[in-house]
Amino acid sequence: MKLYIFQVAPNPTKVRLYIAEKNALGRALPVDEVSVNIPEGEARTPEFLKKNPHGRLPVLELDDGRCYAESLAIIEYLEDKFPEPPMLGNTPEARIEAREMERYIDVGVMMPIGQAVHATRSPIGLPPNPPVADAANQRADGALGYIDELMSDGRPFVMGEQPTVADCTLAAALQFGRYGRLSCVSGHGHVATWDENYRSREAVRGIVIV
Ligand SMILES: N[C@@H](CCC(=O)N[C@@H](CS)C(=O)NCC(=O)O)C(=O)O
Repeated sequence: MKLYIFQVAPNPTKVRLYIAEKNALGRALPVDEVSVNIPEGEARTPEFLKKNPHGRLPVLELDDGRCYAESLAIIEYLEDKFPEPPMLGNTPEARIEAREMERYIDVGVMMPIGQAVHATRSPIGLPPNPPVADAANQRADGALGYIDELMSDGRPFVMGEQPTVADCTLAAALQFGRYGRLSCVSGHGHVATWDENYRSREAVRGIVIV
């Protein structure tokens, strides 16, 4: 399988972190990365649009050529294919909790951070829009406040003792915020500590690079 990615872009990063975590747990997935330069338009070429008509990343291409382009669907497909060791928890309840938290982080943190970065320092050249950036920063700040409260018990990962897909999405979002020079974790000391610890781990080295 091939995974089409671009460094620091948050949705591909989330999938790359999932694969790296799975690898660190002892399950190397048979996925080769292919870099596609978004700012240079490589995701919008006629050839790439055949893989994803939306011109976005990530894309997972199966060995038979079928392509899939939603980051969480890709992760869940890989988890279905390679369920051991689990990255979504060992019980149905643990899995719903990890999925619920991943959705909360994706919608409440990653999406507004993406909007704020594109409204201040867009890597694809979108015009600055300070009111949109302010509103998006406030939304992300509110969600991070909730996560900060959860992490105040000192848990090493978002869901507790083991990394899950929720960590992958949070780390990908915060990296994109740093790329955009946003101060996402300021005022959220527990999230800031988690962030430092998470990205200093050997497992994710080379993926969280900003
Ligand atoms: N819903 C998709 C979103 C994919 C997406 O927006 N990818 C961004 C990179 S993080 C992209 O390719 N942007 C390029 C563009 O919009 O031109 C997912 O979760 O994977």
